[in-house]
Order: sequence, then C-alpha cells, then structure tokens
Amino acid sequence: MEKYVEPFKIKVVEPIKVIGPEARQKAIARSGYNLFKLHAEEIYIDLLTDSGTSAMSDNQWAGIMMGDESYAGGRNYFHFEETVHDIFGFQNVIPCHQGRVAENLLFQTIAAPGLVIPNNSHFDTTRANVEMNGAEAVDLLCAEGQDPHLVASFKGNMDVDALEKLIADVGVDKIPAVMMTITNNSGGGQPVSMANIRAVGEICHRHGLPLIFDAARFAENAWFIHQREPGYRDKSILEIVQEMFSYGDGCTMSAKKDGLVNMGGFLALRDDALSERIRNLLILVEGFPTYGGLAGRDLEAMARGFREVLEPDYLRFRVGQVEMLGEQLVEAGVSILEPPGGHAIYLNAGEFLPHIPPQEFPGQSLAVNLYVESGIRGVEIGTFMFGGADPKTGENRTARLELVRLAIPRRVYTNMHMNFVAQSIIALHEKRDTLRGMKILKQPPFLRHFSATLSFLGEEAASRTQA
Ligand code: PLI
Repeated sequence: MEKYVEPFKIKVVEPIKVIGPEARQKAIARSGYNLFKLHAEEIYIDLLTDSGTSAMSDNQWAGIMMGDESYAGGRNYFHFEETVHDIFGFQNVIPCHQGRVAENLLFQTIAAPGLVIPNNSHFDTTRANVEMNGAEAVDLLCAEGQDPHLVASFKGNMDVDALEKLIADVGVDKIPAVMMTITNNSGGGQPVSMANIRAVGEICHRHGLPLIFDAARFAENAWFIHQREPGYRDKSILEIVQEMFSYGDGCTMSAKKDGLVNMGGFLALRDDALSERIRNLLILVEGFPTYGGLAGRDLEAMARGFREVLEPDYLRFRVGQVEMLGEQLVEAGVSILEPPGGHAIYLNAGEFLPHIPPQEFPGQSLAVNLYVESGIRGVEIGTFMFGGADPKTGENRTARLELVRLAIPRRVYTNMHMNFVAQSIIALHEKRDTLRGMKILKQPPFLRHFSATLSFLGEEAASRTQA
C-alpha cells in the first residue's frame, strides 16, 4: 500500500474543466477522429505522453528564479554540467533543447550511407535521425521482449548473440556506435538489466565500438534494477545509475522524461575530439555551448530535476502508480502488455477488440471510444501508426501488435485519477462487442497518425460533412 501513496503535497493546482460526452463527440468529429487534433482543453486526463508533461517541484521552480541569462558562461550551465558529470560520468556535456536534437547532432556526425546502428529498440526519432543520415537502424530486442504475455524482469534487453552476429556479418568498420535505450520505450517501457548493459559494453569494447545510451528514462530503469536484479537492493539509485553509465561512452538525453522538466536535453560523451566537432555544429543549430537552445533557468531546473528523479520515494511511487493501474486492468480481464513498464500501460487492442481486423484500426477505435466515453486521451501504436503502403511492394502493412499507450505524466495525476482511468477502461471492456472498426478518409504521405482523418465504418458520409 505504502508504495502507492503520493510522496508530495500539492501546492499549485491547474483546474481541469470537464466537458461532457456530447461535447467530446463533437470535438472528436471536428478533429477527424484523430486525437492529436483535439484542443488539450477538451481532454480530462491526458495520457498522450509522459514527455515534457511533468510537474516541477517547488525546488525546481525556485531554481527557475535563479536563472543566469548571460549569453556565455552562465552559472546554471556549470551547475548543470557538474550534475550531469557526477550522475552520468561523461566529461563532455552538450546541452540542447530536447532529445531528438542530441540524436540529430550525434548522427549527423557519425552516421552515413552504408553504416549500421544497432539498438535494443530505436525510438521513432532515433530511427528517423539514423535513417535521415543514410545509415540503417537495426533493432536487436531479446526474445522475451517479443512476447506480450510473458512476465519477465528485463524484457527491454538487447539480444547479445544477435549483436555479436551483426558485428561479425557487417564488420566493425560499418558500425559507428551501438545504442541502448533505457528503459526501452518502443518495447513497452521495459527495463534493461545491469547484466545486459555490462555484456553489451564488454562486446562493444572488445571490438572497439562506442556504446551510447538513449537515457531518457534512466532513473526508472535503475529503479527496476534495484527492485529486480540480485545484488542491487543495498545500492543507492545513484550508485546503480553510475554503474550503468560506466559501461558506456556517452548518452543522448531527453530531459523531458527523467529530467522532470517541460523542455530540455543533452548529449554527453567521453570522446573529446568528437565532442568538439559536435559543439561546433551546436553553435550553428542550437546556440553557444553553455546554453544550447535553452534559457539559463531551464538548465537550472534540469540540474535539480536530475537529483530529484533519483529519490527512492519518488521512484517507488512513480513505478508503483503505473503498476497499480496495470493490476486493476489485469484483474478485470483487460489484456495489456505484461508486466507494466516504467512509464506507461499499453492496452492490447488486438485482444480487446478481436472482431476488428488490423486494417480497421482496433487501437484507434479503442482510443477514440475511450476519449468520447471518459475524456481520456491515449495514443494508438499499431497499424494506424505504423501501417500504410510498403514503399517497395505498395501493399498495406500490418503492425506486429495493436496497442494503445497510456503514458503517465510524472507527479501530475493522483491515484484517484488513475482509478478513474481503470474504471473507464473496464466499463468500455464490458461493452467491447459494440465497438466498430475505422477507415482512413485522408492521409499524408508520411507519419500519417499525426494528421490523417478517419471515420467509423458505416459513418463515412456523416464524417465527411462534419470534418
Ligand atoms: O521528444 P524528445 O525529442 O525530447 O526525445 C525523443 C526521444 C528519444 N528517446 C526516447 C526513448 C523517447 O521516448 C523520446 C521521446 N518520446 C516521446 C515524445 C514519447 O511520447 O514517448
């Protein structure tokens, strides 16, 4: 029970105006049944993402008032640099405004056509930055991570045999770096074990390859190691984090997750020469190396966030709140990706709505119905997001799993909000047979899930006049 109690008091509140189901029906019809097009004020509980949606602490807000907005050499940079150096251990700390910029700076510098970047699972922006620079992004997720029902401790691990094989097949010269995403967002927010990080680090260094972490949810990953991996119960979270990064050569970071800020990121590297090249690029695209596209106050809030996110009380509640939502759903017979990861619950829409085939987007139907019934916004991660025509064959592709991600913002919603989310999903589950499939009316050539318009099957004509 204790693990579920909020370890904070609320000092400032943001009122939510709840609109009823009829108003929501109008709002979603106006949005072409695309949840990205809603106005945020039309949503009761927004679980679209845990990125940039955290509530900052009084200590972070106090830090905001201590912002030094000097163009060069501001004091907040030095606090930020010292904090990142202490926690992550890399001596070159390059600030930037969000995670994908760190990826862009890194891959513009090291990726090129003919090269290959392995990862346990690339996040979308990481993959896009690798591919934009002509390299190939290869996912090497372990077998456990591929089974949505298997309950295992570290389903985010990399398949180390597959990594060895890839290195042997393509050759070390073709691999500028190996990436590891901790926790593994695209793999369901599942953690990576210390043993796996150590093994991958050992392989990389034996072959002279740099290991770069995507550290967006590093503290949540460390908490899982603390809880699940033998030998780590008596270590502090800081010690675990320091050990994790000791096996690598750098990291990209979206501080919008485990930095507990609304905007910010960095790239940190051991390699001085590479860092110098990247700093020169940074000046061109983000700004001087002591602010990197951020205000001094943002750097201060990040520095303070990186300390707070290591607090065991915070992490116990954070991961516990996600787990509690998952437990309520599983108990009621709702199919989710198991076990729950660190930042989100993934509803298995394919099993929730077995009567809706992938090409009729069961995940999108579930997400839209959840919004209309209860005002909750999640996001479809399935054939609507990843389908579309195969560029080679022209055939419509089907995703491996039909999911709806409910990502939980940090320190924002109470357990009562989460109970409401659970009850709303369970109510929808009880009438799941009445939910219908969907059809796309209009879509752009790329990344269709952000802007396509849809309708429920049988309502195409009505949707066209409304949209
Ligand atoms: O949104 P950015 O550019 O600060 O970070 C990109 C990014 C990189 N790596 C990982 C693992 C992510 O999860 C990630 C962003 N994630 C988002 C926006 C999400 O909704 O999960």
